[in-house]
Amino acid sequence: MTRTAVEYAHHQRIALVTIDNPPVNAINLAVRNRLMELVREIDLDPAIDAAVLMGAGKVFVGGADINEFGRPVEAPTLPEVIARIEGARKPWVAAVHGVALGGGLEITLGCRYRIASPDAKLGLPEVNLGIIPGAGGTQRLPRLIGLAEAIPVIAEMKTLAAKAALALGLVDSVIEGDRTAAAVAFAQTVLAKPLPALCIERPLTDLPSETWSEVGRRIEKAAKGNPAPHRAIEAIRHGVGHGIEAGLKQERAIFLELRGSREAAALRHLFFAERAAMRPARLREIAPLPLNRAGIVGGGTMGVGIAAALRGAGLPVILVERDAEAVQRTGEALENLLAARARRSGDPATAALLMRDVTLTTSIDDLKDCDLVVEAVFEDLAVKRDVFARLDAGCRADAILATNTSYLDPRRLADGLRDPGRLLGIHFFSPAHIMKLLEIVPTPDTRPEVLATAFSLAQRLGKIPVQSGICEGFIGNRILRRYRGEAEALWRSGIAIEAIDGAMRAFGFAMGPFEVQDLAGLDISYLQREAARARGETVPEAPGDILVRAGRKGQKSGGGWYDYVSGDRTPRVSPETARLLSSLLNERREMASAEIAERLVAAMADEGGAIIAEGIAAGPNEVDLVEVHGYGFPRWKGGPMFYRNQQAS
Ligand code: T1G
Ligand code: NAD
Repeated sequence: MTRTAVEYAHHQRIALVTIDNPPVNAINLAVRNRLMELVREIDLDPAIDAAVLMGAGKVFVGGADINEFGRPVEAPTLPEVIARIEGARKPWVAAVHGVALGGGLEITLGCRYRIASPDAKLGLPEVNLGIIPGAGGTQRLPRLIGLAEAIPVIAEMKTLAAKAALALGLVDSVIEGDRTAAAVAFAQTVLAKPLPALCIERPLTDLPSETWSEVGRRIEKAAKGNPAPHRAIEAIRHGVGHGIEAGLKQERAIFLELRGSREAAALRHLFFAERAAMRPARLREIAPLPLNRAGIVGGGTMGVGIAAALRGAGLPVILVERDAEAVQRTGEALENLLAARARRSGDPATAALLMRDVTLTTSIDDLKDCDLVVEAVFEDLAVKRDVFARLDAGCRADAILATNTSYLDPRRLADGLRDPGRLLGIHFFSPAHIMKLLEIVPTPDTRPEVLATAFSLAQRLGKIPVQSGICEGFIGNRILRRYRGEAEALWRSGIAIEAIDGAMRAFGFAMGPFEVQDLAGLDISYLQREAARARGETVPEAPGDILVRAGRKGQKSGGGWYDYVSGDRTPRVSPETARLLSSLLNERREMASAEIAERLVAAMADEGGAIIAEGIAAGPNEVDLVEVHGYGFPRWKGGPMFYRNQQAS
């Protein structure tokens, strides 16, 4: 039997309507057409009293089909399908399992009843795609659960688990056991009862104006340059002020406007690029190795963050430090980090739980049962080579050895191993438990299953893996160097650093290039330059050298490019910096903020193009993912490669 987009079966006078469009039952044109037919058929079928709407496979419905968004809208639209279900003579019950997201949640709001399996999650994540719910979500949800509860779902990406949805009245029952049997039984019981009011028939109580103001402030802070959350609020408020019909009309108009926007195109680009990166086609046939126990060598800034990330993914961790004092320091740092994160998540108890499976030691022999060991010691080749020699001797022969190096060539670490095939770079970004980017850097000897395991680890950590070839700085730090070089060139030509930083903030970065250097510390790159000079390399004098030698290391020393008042991270233009660097500067000149941003983003894209041409990155998607997930490139602009393409079209 050929699979249709929607299956339909009779069961004890209840119609079972199953949306079957793998992998997530996205509602596309075929599904919409079939549902329109089935509502009519069921209404006319004397053997049917009610209908249950379900999803085949892992989830109920993952949303409208995002693949359709780049094309003109085709009728019947989802709003039309929902309106037809809403107007059906016989009641429809939506039985949700897995997820009901976007249009998947909206279609349930057209049903008389919603029931959910315990694992169900319901949400309206459209703003994450630069759009707003376009099939009634901004109007029906507030009428079902109230404005205060609906706003975070519609405009702030809040997802509701089954129990929370039940408590809010979004679902009428949480069903256990066999979903079909429970759904049929539920449908049969409600037949004897008066039908509940449809969402669109329910009253809506407005919020006090100060609450709307607070919502606006909250959204402003979170949305940054993405217009969609604000527009979602606009749609909600239009319905509050003008009634459901006007609200639905306004919502649809805003949805269609945003659907064709540059921001939505950029966010869709990232949505698909992220998924393609997590499961690269070339690795899909290779089984990853088992990953049940992880080791880390080096419990400094990165080692602590990596330990927290691994624990967050449920992996027991053994962390090796140099001596008892360092072990003590690392333990305290990790406890503090886990406690802070547990407090933010609202569940302080998890910190102790996560610490339970952390072993801190000074002996590398304690790593003998680990499946994977990540080295995160000083950025020094000799120190790292010594660590890997000891790991090579002390770890299992099939254990994967990974280096977190930022700049060193992993081949220089693999070449001393009995089995170089088990080593690769897994480059975490600081803070390692928060930043989603992982640069995966195999050597020519890295075995495919070792590489596949690194990608599987990334997925388990909820991170975005991007494979990088071997060059100075891999993908991200190489582009960063070019970006900073271009910014410095603009500064030397007379453009003030505060104009450059301000331009990049206006473009959508959280901070500009000079502010970031002050945050990270000017001494790190200064020490790298000094080490290179000590190796006999010719490294030109940099402004950072002058600043660091004058004790200006950045925020950590109260001043760098900018001055800082203790306890206040606000950058202040520094007369001292101007005096120290006056010899490097041409006379002041102005440049428009947009031109500054275009210049710097173009430099990033140029370097990205060179990286692709050299085969270091597989393509533009990889460069965009590195910049968005590793360096704060604004998501709603898609990354330097996408942005340049969009500007050119
Ligand atoms: N449309 C098309 N394809 C989709 C899709 C969607 N909505 N969601 C996922 N996919 C593809 C994805 O590209 C990947 O493809 C595969 O499914 C597995 O995805 C009118 C307008 C549902 C929680 O934003 O959050 O409804 O790589 O790896 O980890 O108001 O996918 O295999 O070729 O993520 O199990 C709103 C987006 C749409 C939800 C499953 N909905 N999806 O997670 O699998 S707009 C969303 C997700 C909308 C209405 C508006 C997740 C998931 P491939 P995956 P997963
Ligand atoms: P760090 O100086 O904060 O920590 C290094 C730790 O390694 C120290 O605690 C030190 O005691 C320990 N150590 C040194 N030799 C050791 C040994 N033989 N055995 C056990 N422990 C030993 O450095 P970091 O910032 O955490 O960086 C670690 C690595 O990660 C470096 O290669 C760095 O390039 C890379 N990295 C750093 C960042 C960052 O932003 N800091 C980002 C990505 C990658």
